[in-house]
Amino acid sequence: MSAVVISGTGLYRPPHTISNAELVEAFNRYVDLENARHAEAIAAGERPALAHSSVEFIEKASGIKQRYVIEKSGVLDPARMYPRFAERPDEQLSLMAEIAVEAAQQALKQAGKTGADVDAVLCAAANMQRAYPAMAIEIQQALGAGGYGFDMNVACSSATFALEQAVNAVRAGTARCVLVVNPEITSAHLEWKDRDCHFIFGDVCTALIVERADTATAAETWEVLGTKLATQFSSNIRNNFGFMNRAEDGDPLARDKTFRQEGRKVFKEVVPLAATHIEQHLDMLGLSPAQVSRFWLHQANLGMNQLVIKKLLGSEQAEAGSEVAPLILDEYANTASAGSIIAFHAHRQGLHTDDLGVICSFGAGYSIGSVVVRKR
Ligand code: CO8
Repeated sequence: MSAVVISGTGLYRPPHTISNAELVEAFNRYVDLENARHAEAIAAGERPALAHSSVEFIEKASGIKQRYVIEKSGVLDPARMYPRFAERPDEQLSLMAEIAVEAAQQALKQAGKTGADVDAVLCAAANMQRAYPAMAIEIQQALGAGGYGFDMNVACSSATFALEQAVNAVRAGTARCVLVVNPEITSAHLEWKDRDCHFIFGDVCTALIVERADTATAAETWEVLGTKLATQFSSNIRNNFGFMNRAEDGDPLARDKTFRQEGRKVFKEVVPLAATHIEQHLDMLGLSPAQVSRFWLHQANLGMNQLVIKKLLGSEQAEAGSEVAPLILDEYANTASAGSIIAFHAHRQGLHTDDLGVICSFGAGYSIGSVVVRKR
């Protein structure tokens, strides 16, 4: 049986950045407007005043310095605080498909393939733009791919879970060349008016090509030695937006219809789960963390990655942000499922044949997915 490899990666990076300073300035203007609007109720003790955000807090608590967004003006408008996207006619390529096609074309080019070589498309992301038809099928058509396509959502772990499906499909012979895309338009489901989370997310799309080693022609390929997925139910990261909202006669703009989380609990509970998961996965393959040259970890929080990498390697040199555990969250913020794939895309140079790496995501669900790779 031929080995299965990742033979190409691609990254769509949106045109606009929002620095922490810009974000905080807009947020604080929103807070001042809201507090002025409710001044009487606040003075009467009927509602609490909203508090300002701060750049220092954001950088210290998360390590995030800026984020990319597809649309900036709506997010920074204190009378709006979410992006402005024009509705597109059914005949036009939808926005999620558009950014996925751009990332996919880069990945295909790197793999030395065209859309016609692809016979399965997995669109894996924390949110889909519509219920149906599947985004993956629209992307499949736009690329001129054959076979089949489907959407899947495991929040922050969508990409690693999709990688396992892709590897299994190639291994089983049900597909020859699988495209995995992760279009994350997080700006549309982040609550930019909530001080606790307004700084966390950014938009992006990543793409990966998975195929048999004996069909791969790319100069650089990464053999997938194994994948391991785990889930454990938790409501600590949750979004109740969905098709039942209308029938429930609730408020479609209520706070629970966008991203919310118990950040502290997530931090405490997910770090040990992730570190143990990676250790167990490596052990199943007869490997130890010390044999791994690079960890492309989920990019949610600098402190989380710091703890995961220390638990795994235990040494003083094992810093998140060093070569062994590259950081991209300072530039991109949390991009949901795309984070560990951006790290793999941007930081795999300098490794040699037979060097080992681990791609690992962790987040809502809870969900954890790890993929152990070896450079060929
Ligand atoms: N500015 C100033 N002060 C603030 C701010 C702010 N913006 N926000 C909070 N504070 C204050 C709080 O009020 C609190 O004050 P006090 O001590 O007086 O009560 C103090 O700062 C500390 O607050 P927290 O305890 O909330 O702060 P933490 O140190 O825990 O940091 C974090 C908050 C950064 C959110 C941190 O908890 C964290 O990163 N946790 C991990 C979360 C995580 O990884 N989540 C993953 C979610 S992503 C995922 O799974 C995908 C979901 C799908 C994508 C959705 C896209 C929209």
